Amino acid sequence: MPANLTPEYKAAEAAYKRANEPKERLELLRTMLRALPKHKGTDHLQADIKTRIKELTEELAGPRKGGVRRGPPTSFRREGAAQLALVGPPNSGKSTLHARLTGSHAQTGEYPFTTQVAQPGMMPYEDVAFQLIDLPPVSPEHPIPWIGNALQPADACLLVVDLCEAGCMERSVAVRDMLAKRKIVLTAGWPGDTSTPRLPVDHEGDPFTIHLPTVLVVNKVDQIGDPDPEIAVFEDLTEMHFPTFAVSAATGEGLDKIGPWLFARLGIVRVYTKTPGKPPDMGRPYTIRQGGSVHQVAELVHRELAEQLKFARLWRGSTFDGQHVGSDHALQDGDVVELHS
Ligand SMILES: Nc1nc2c(ncn2[C@@H]2O[C@H](COP(=O)(O)OP(=O)(O)OP(=O)(O)O)[C@@H](O)[C@H]2O)c(=O)[nH]1
Ligand SMILES: [Mg+2]
Repeated sequence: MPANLTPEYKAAEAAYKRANEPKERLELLRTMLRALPKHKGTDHLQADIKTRIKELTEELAGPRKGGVRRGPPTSFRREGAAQLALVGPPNSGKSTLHARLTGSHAQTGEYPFTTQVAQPGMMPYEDVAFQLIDLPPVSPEHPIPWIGNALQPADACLLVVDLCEAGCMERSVAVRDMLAKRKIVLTAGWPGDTSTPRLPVDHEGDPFTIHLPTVLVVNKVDQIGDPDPEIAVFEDLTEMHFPTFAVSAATGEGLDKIGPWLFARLGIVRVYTKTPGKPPDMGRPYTIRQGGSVHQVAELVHRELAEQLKFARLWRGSTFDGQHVGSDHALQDGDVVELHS
């Protein structure tokens, strides 16, 4: 039966997909439930929305009655140019990578299940930074009930594997399948990658399924002679074909390629702002995504500024030298704008 979703519902659903804050997501879920036409065709959707509302309400309520201790935070507000989650089977080196890339003191160990909580950190790249989230391993032996929630704000994930580990393939497939059950679908397509078609936005589809761009990080290559044949076998047997990096978190080998690759594939655009009569602030760019507009930058500066934005002046290499552009104007990496309200 067609769901016949109303424009109000669709608007709330679109906003929910963009929302980052748990509180805002909860509000939007309630709006979705209110606006959802109630009939047989929407039974599943109703149930899904109610489940999400229950989960989020519990999370936001903090410590439970009866003295059951609630753990540390499981999801983090997106910071920097993008949020990237480290996922993978136990002991693959996620925390070692996190420590190396962000300078964190993430606990590492020779034994599996060292990491129990989510931990954020910032990985610098040129004049921006990516937020990297270390996570406990995803494994059937110890399923993490909050893994779906932890991945909600993520823009992409690094699937970290150790090809020398016995059972690496089964464990990696298990990671993919466990996440898929939580409606997190690991995908090979990245926003800034023109060779893989982008997934169509399906408004009548399931709003809770997240397609997470994924890169396979083959770690511990210091222990493998030539990783290429091993990677080919892994891809063949697991039928997972993600863009791949061979690295060693221990020696640092291959790690320098990750930053520029992420920057390009996430389609990150740095925009520098200036105030009239002053030189641009080249220290701290705002970041938007490819195709993003002047309006989006204004929103990052201040919501009110975005609402009252009249025009911007744009500087871009030899093509723009302070000309007026409208708020819909698409910006490019390195643009300088002066916002006028
Ligand atoms: N040789 C080698 N060992 C590594 C490398 N990266 C991590 N290790 C070792 O692998 C073991 C596991 O590392 P962790 O970083 O704790 O792995 P993890 O994936 O966070 O483990 P869990 O939190 O249990 O899922 C530790 O003994 C690390 O020292 C690497 O690149 N090369
Ligand atoms: Mg760990």
